[in-house]
Amino acid sequence: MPAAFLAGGSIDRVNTTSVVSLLSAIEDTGRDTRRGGYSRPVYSSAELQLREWFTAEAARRGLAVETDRNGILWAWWDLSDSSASAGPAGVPDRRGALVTGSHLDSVPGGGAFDGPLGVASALAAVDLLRARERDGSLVRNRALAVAVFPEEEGSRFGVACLGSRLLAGTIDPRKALALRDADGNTFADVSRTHGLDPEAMGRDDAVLRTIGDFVELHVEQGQGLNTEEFTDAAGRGPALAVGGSILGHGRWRFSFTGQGNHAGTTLMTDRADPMVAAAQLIVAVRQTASAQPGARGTVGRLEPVPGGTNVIASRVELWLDVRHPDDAVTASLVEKIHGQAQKIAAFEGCTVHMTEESSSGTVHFDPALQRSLEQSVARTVPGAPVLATGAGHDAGVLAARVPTGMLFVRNPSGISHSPEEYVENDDADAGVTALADVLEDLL
Ligand code: HGY
Ligand code: MN
Ligand code: MN
Ligand code: MN
Repeated sequence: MPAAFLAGGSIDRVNTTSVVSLLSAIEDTGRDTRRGGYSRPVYSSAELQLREWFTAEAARRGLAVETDRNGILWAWWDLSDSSASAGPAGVPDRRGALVTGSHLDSVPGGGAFDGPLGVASALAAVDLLRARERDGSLVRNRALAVAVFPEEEGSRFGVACLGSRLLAGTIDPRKALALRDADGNTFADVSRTHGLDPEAMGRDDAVLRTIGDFVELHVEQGQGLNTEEFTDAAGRGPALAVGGSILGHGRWRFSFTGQGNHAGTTLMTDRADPMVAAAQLIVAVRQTASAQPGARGTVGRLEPVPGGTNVIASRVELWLDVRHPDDAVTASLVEKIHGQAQKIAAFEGCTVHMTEESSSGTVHFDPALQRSLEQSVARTVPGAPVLATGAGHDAGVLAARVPTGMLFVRNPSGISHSPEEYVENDDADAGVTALADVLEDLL
């Protein structure tokens, strides 16, 4: 097992801390004044500050904080500090532990809750559980860990859920380590800078064996809880929902190559302009995805090279995100869009090359765990619905290896990956109480 760099200290009697106060301690970290919201790319100073915040909060709770070979943070509440027996002398028995947590990295200009709400709620839930253990109402039969997964958004290195994919072995480590950020740094080099050994990164069965169940609490990122189906007379949706499935999704990169040239000296008839080709493809993506019920097609990132106002671009990089409940439909949509890109490029006198960056199939959560979550959550929010989410999560990746489940906390705006994402305090507190109940029932 990895070296613990912060063994569990004395448990100073942390009172139950509200998740709102935990989040307020980090509300200034990684603010993006140009874009609005937060920009906390993995291993940026902002995300590293959040890791330090998490490590300090975990240590205050006497959790043994470790970093595994893939850069995942684990804060362990071992059995050894409870009445139940531990493993062989000195080595805490962590097999089949109960794990909760989420991520601390963000998209560019993202909201305050996507990721941190799950991590902070897990810490606050540990406070409640420790109080229940102290008053004797909780007896634990297995260890519990709070995990923080790196590069969930894929904002820096392009592949979402990179940490959990490496752990689960659902990405080739060589492909992962060769990924580059916008400055050309490889994931291998950046990981090495942060004390990891790239040669050791990849599927980790020793760590996977410690995960008996994984439950992730997350802010709801769409209108799922704001629809008429769930809202009351006042138009207010339920505070919480239980995850039912995660939409299959993937990312593809298109590279349009034309002829870079001068904006003033090049006649309109003499141009092979990749920006014009990219613009047509963006419209084609919207039309193609809109024509397919249930599909989502997005181009959110475009990089003209060299990117001068008075320069016809020589190349344009365009990133496509396509999602649909049926993986075969996702594949056929991408094939259609690729064909459109080739026609557009030829018409514009350009060439185009498409590569797949990442793809994940639609995930249905573990049915038994989902039923358990529904019963536990009902104590806080009777009738909390089961929700299919269009957003990807580490819980969706880990579902390939261990039983996983999710809780969603109402977001009145229904907007995410934006500063407009938010959660009301009462709902955030309800999320912590429900998470504590979920964990208690599973411990
Ligand atoms: O892209 C997603 O759905 C997630 O936020 N990583
Ligand atoms: Mn997230
Ligand atoms: Mn996100
Ligand atoms: Mn000039």
